[in-house]
Amino acid sequence: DERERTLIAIKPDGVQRRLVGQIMQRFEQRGFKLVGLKMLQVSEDLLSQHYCELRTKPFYPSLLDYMSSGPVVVMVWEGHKVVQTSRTMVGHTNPAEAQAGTVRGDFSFHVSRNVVHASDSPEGAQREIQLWFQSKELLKWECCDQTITCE
Ligand code: YYY
Ligand code: MG
Repeated sequence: DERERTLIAIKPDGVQRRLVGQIMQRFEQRGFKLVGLKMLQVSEDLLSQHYCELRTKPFYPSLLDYMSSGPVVVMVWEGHKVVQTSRTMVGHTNPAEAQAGTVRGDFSFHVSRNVVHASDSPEGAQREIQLWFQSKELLKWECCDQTITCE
């Protein structure tokens, strides 16, 4: 399905370290289509919904503190198998185990500061996109090279 979408967020450490351009470039150059983009200071309410599956984990309180410590850049990317491909591009949750060439493997070394979020399944992506974006914030547009890169 060429319309598959995923949610990618550059976490506060990524924004503070001026990695926004480099991270976005990787998704652009891979050929995915950007359909939503914004910068925001995330509310506790949104974060608790976003990370609801992790609420019993010992690291949950510090995860929420970190995620609300500064602005986040959140994006929706679209394309064939974009969820799975993005997870590969982002790398292992723990940067110590992330391969070089992945975002986490190139820009981080500790699990508590791993620079970026990527949805982990198409269902999770749908849920997260609805949580972070209003439908009018997601743009329908034709990429001029679409027939060359994916059909
Ligand atoms: O999807 P992903 O971000 O790769 O990992 P999750 O298991 O969903 O955990 C979300 C988030 O929680 C992770 O990116 C960093 C943080 N975290 C942590 O601080 N310490 C851990 N032991 C595991 C996860
Ligand atoms: Mg996750």
